[in-house]
Amino acid sequence: MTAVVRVPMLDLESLPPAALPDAVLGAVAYGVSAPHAEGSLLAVPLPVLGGARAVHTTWTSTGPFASGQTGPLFWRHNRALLFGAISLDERAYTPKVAGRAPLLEASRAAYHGVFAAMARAGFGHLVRCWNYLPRINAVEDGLERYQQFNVGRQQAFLNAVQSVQAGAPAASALGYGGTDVVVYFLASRVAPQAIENPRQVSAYCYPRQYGPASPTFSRAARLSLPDQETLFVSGTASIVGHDSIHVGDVVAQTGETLRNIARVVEQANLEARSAPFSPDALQLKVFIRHAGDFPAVRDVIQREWGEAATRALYLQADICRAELQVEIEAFGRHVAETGSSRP
Ligand code: 3EB
Repeated sequence: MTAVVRVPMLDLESLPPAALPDAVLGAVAYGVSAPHAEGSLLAVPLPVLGGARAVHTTWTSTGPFASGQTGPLFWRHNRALLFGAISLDERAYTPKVAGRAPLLEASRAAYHGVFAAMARAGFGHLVRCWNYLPRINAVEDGLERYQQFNVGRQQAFLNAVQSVQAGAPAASALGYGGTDVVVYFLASRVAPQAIENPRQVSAYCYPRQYGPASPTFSRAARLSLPDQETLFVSGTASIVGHDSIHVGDVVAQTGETLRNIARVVEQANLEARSAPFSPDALQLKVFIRHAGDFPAVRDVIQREWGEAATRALYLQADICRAELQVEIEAFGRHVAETGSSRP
């Protein structure tokens, strides 16, 4: 991708995929009423906080592109990058095995589709995944639904002979009130560099108390392409070690989350051979459980994160542990020609 731009979005829902500009690898609209994937346009129905009715993130890159549909998954790629999106109604997934929940089956099916599309187009490496799950914190069949997702996701990774530990992609996992499992992703032909956070136990090593299968993601992924270098920081929360901390205090959770992001960016810079990523130049996406917490969370980010705060995008979503009230992800990019650290 050569840029990520965020523009006010008024009628993207009615924009036919064929009308997407030539340089668009994929686009994701937030704030729309229902999920749908069509062409390389994906709609994610999380409410936008702070004014705009809807916004979209557009991943642009250099053509020529090939696009298509493999089963229910829409994909588009150029030489270096593959964007894909899939939205599956979990109600269509009746368990094949007693005790297997529909969400587990739908999550596995979604990732099966992701890996099938990657294999077909010749992209071996997942770089970054975004996951939106219906009613993520509800307990069904004796297991929290986020934990059901983790089982299905991990099974799909193992079936596709993809690493479920070191080298797993960066990711975010949020909840909302719909019925579709929504996944979108970026994959590459060259392997990204996975980065862990020294302040946090690797998610793929979380102990059994967080569920029968550990989450399959790395804290960050750095991808070097010929013309640019990108840093994807996973959804990050107020977790130190493996414990949720500052439970009940959204302001303190936000501060701790920012410290976690600062530390993983520092780690990415330590491990890199190229120019460091400046926290000020990152794009932040902030997920807040309770819309009423938006002003308090924004105040912390504006106070502690300088210039990047002016570009932050705020969405309302459920977080994957019931006691967590905020999750923040980040994206950074260097363009090789100029050495610029500005997205
Ligand atoms: C955490 O650190 C918070 O399951 O893909 C953050 C990012 C979280 C990604 C995922 C979960 C995921 O455990 C939750």
